[in-house]
Amino acid sequence: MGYKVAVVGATGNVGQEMLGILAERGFPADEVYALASSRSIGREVSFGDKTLKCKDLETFDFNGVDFCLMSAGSDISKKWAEKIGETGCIVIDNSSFWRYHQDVPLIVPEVNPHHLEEYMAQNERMNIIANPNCSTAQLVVALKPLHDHAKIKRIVVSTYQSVSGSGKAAMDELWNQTKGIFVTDMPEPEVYPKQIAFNAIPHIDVFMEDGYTKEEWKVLAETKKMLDPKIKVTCTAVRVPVFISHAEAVNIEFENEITPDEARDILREAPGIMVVDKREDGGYITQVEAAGEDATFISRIREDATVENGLNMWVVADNLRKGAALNTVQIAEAIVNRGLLKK
Ligand code: 11C
Repeated sequence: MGYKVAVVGATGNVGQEMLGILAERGFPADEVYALASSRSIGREVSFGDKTLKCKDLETFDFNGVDFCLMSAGSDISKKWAEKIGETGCIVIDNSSFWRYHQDVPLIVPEVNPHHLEEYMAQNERMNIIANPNCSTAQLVVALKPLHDHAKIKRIVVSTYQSVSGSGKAAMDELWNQTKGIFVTDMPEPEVYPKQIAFNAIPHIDVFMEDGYTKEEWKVLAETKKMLDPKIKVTCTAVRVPVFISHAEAVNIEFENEITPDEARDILREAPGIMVVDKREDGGYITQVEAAGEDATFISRIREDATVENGLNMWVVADNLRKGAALNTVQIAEAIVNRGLLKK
């Protein structure tokens, strides 16, 4: 017997990717429900070669549903996740609301499946599992095998994040401003505080008291929660005029010796990673090439000779897939494949 799966936020960028990925990977579901807010009731969304009509989250009965994949923003997750979890349904939440809660595990299956196993073994649990922020997900996939080998002391991350991380309206803003510069009048920025077309904005999410942005803080807090609280992390997060995929320049300082060749070999064997690292024109991956792909791509692996045991690398992944929808589905798959859900 297959599983019953509900997708909350089914009309959004990530919700639509979730439905696509469930169908593509043949997730063992008997029933899939597309749920959305009342204004989208009846709207059709694609699920493989079928279409599903959106149902109202407010009136949906979760009893008997095994998994709820949620991507409808923090307010919806705050209001609904606990209530849905109480019915016995496992909520895998893509918002930031539950991520830092001490009783909610934050999971990337390639990185900390042991946290998932420990959580599912508990008798008393909220039935909420959090999915990390997109920029952290791809980062920890890349760091985990290197940390296991040579123990990471400190990382410096600079992100180059696509506009799809801010949703559909931001994708429209980039498109309209790009057209506006050449063809029509330049529209005023609405989603972003400054022009995004042909520009880069060093500001993602709200500012915090220490001058960092919340996006930069998330990279730090989530890396520590999933990988190792002892790793020192600092980050500058930048929005760039790219539609899909986030890129990151990552500087790593290790406790132990590791050469670029060793790092390349380790990463080649690691789950979820594709190394594309030829030291020649075009011998690396760019954001446009990673869009629509499942892998986290790693290029430009080289020594940082300014510190002892230092490496630099370039990490790129589709933020809507590994950064959100794919990782959410992979968590559900890990629960199913490891037999962690008693039906
Ligand atoms: C962005 N990383 O690119 C954000 C989007 O905490 O899940 C995802 C925000 C989050 O704007």
